[in-house]
Amino acid sequence: MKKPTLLFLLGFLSIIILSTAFKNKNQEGYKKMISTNAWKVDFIDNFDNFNSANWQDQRIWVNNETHCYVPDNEFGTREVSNGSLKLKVVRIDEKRPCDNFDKYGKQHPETQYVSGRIASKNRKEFVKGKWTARLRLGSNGEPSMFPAWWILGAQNNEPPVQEPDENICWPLAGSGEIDIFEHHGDHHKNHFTTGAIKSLENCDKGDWWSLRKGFDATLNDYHEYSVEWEGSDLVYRIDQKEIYRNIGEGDRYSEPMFAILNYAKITDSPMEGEWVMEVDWVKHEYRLQ
Ligand SMILES: [Ca+2]
Repeated sequence: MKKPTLLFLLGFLSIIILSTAFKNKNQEGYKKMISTNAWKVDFIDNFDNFNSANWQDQRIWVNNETHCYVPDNEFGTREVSNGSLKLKVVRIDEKRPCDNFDKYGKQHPETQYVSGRIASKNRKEFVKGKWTARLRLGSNGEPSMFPAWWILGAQNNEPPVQEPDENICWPLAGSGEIDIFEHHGDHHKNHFTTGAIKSLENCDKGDWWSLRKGFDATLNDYHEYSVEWEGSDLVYRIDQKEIYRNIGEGDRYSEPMFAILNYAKITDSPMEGEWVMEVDWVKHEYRLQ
């Protein structure tokens, strides 16, 4: 009985030693693969559900927009289903009071348009790296449409203010804005703009044009829209293809930034039914050194 037991024990030990060796080898291979891939994803939301660890509803009144942002998917304005987020402008039957305030404390008037806006503020904020979203519109080119995918400096002083350092006015450093995808339906169909807003170094003074450019795309099809800090440049891509670059501007946006997805209705033009921006996923990643 002793000999077989000893043999069995030796065999068993050999298996353990060999499997440990293989495991170490696999781990080394894995590490090597990561470093040669050069990117590490530190945030991805596939919208399998609405994850409040990543996002919060943002109720705010800007740009004289005519809709009211409502929270908690009221009226189906930020539906999450079948693995995607749907942010919507919805026309409801009657005007209703709106609890959105502008940055001076003025309350939004009653309106029959409601919409969804989410921000990763105080949830997922990152310095530089690369932000990407895969999204499409339900329709495009109708007057007043203004859906957007963008990032904002984490010290921005607009609602919700939740931490003491959120005290910097737009668009100063700490409250800078980069628009990755913005479609303005009053002017174009199948067209979007991308680029940074240049700070004119005073509160509320930003240049919307000199660092931005417009591009054609089939907005009703899914595309990946991204911005990457590449050295000191900001590089904008659609479906991984570079379309635009803010040369030397990247270091002006050295603060942590959070993501915003929203569907605004920006003018008084009437609309019927609903407008939808569907977002498959949002990701932040950074290049390994
Ligand atoms: Ca904060």
